[in-house]
Amino acid sequence: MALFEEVSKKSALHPKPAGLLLNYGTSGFRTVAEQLDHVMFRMGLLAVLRSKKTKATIGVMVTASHNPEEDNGIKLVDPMGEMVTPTWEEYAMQVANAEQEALLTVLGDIMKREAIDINQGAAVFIGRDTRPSSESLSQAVLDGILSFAGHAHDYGVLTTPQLHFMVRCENTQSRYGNPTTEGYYQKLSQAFVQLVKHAPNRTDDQKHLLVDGANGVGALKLRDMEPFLQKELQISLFNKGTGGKLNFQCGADYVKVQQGPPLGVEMLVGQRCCSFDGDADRIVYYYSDSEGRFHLLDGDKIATLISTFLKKLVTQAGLDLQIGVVQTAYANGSSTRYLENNMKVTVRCVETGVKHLHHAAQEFDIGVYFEANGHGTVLFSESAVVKIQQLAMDSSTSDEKKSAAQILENTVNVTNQAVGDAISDMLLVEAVLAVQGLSLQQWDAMYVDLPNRQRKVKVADKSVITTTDAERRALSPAGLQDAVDALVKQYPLSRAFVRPSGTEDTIRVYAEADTQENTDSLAHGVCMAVYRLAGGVGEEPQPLC
Ligand code: 16G
Ligand code: MG
Repeated sequence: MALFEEVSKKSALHPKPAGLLLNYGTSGFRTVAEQLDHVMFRMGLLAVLRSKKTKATIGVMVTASHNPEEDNGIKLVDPMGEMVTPTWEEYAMQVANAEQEALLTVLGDIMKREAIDINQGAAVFIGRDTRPSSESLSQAVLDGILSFAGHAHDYGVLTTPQLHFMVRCENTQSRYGNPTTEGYYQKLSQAFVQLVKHAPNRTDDQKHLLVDGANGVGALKLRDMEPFLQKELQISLFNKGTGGKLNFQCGADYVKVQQGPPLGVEMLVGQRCCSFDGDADRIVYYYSDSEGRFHLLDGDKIATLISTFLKKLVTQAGLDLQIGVVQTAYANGSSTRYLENNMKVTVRCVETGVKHLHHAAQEFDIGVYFEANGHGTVLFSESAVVKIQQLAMDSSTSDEKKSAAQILENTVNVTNQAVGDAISDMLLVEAVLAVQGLSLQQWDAMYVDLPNRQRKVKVADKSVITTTDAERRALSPAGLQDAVDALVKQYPLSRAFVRPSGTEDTIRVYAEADTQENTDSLAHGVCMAVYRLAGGVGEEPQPLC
C-alpha cells in the first residue's frame, strides 16, 4: 500500500536506536531529548490511528514538564482533552519500542485489533514547550502525521493545558470555547472578570500577585493573557525565561520539594506568590511571614479552598449536587481530616497520576481533584452545569440563589476542565479569595499541615516493589510493609508509604508525623527498610541532619 511505503520511507529518516526501550510512564515518554526523535515520529503515526479510531481530533504535546531542560517528552491527548486511554498507552509503547523493521507490522496489528478504517480521515493538534529541543522534536511528530496522510495543526509553543483545551474545543464544535489562544484567554478572563465583580472593593494590593514562571512557557502565555484581564489581576512576573534556565531552582516542583522559595523572586513579607511548573499544568502558592518563615499552600490547600467555596455556593443556591474531593496518598493527613471532619465532603484516594484523579472525579456532580504537588482542576458533570445555568437565568428564584448560581456559572467557565492548568487554577484561586474576602493567611489557617518529607532510594529493580490500596501499602517484597508499619507505630500522627516512581528509576518514600524531627526520623527508617529489603544500590540512605 502506498501509504505504508511512505511511512516506511520517512521512518528511515527517524531511526530507532537498536535495543532502546522506553516506557510510556505516568504521563507520556520522558527522557533525554537525544533519544526521542523516533518516538516523536512514531507518536505522530499513532495519533493518526487514534484519530481515525475516535473519529475526532487528537492532541500531541511535546514537553518534559518540570524535568531538567535537557530532557523532553511527549504525551497524547484524547478527544475531550483528557489523557489518552490506558490501552493506547500500551500501543504507544509497542510502536515506540518496535525495532525499525517491525514498525509496519506493529501498526498493522493495532489497526486490526481496533478495526480501524484506513480511509477514515485523521486530524492532530500539536503543541510544544519552550525547551530548545522541542521545535525539532515537534517537527518529527509532524513528519509522522503527514507521512500517514493525517491532517495536522501545529500551534507551536503552548502550555500543556492550552493544548488540551484546543482539543476539547475542537471536538465539541467550539461549545467549550474557540480552539485558539485568543479563545482560551477570552473564555477564562471573561469568567474571572465577572467573578471579581462580586468583590467590588479590592485594593491594588489585593489585586497584586507575584508569579514564578519557572522560565517556561507559562510565563510567555501569562504575558499574552494580561491585557484580557483588564487590570483585575496585577501580575509581577519572575523567572520569565529571558535569562534563567528552565525549572532550575525555580518552578512549582522545586518549591514543593524544597518547601522554600524559588530563586529570583523578590518576595515581601505576606505577599501572595505562586509558582508554575515548566509546562504550566501545576501551581503552588506561598508567602513568607513577618518572622521570615516560609508558608507553602500546595495542591491540598488549593483543593480545600475551592471545595469549601463550592460547597458554600451550592448550599446557597439550594442545588442538590454532590461534591467530592479526590486526592492521592501524598495528600497531607491534615487536609484529609479537615475535608472529611470539618467540611463533610466525600474524599477519595487514588493512585498517583492525573489520569487516575481525573477519572475518579468524574464520578461526582462536582469533582475537585488535586495532587499535593499542585496538579488539579474541578470537573462539573454536564447535568450539574445545566442545573447551574438554568438557575442562573431563572427569574422566579430569590436574588441570593440566583447570585450563587451566577458565581457558580462563572466558576465553571474559569476552570479548564480538560486538565489541571496553572493559569486557570491561579485565576480560580484569585477569584475565590477575592469573592470571599479572604487573605492568604486566612486561607492558610484553614488547617495546619503536618510536617512531611519526601525522599528517594535507588534500588536495582524498582519493580520489586508493588503496592495496593492507592499505593498506601506495599505488597512486595516480603516484610517491607511490616517494617513500615512497625516504624509508623513509633511516632504520633504518623503515616508513611513507599512506591516506585512512574517517571524516574527510583523508589519514592513519603513520611509525615507530629514534628519535623519525627518525620525525618521516620522517613530515614523507611528509606533504610527499602534499601535493605528491596535491593538498594549505591550508598546507604543517610539521615538528614
Ligand atoms: C507525572 C504526573 C503527575 C505525578 C507525577 C508523579 C501527569 C500529567 N503528571 O508528572 O501527576 O504526580 O508524574 O511522578 O499525570 P512519580 O511517579 O515519579 O512520583
Ligand atoms: Mg507539568
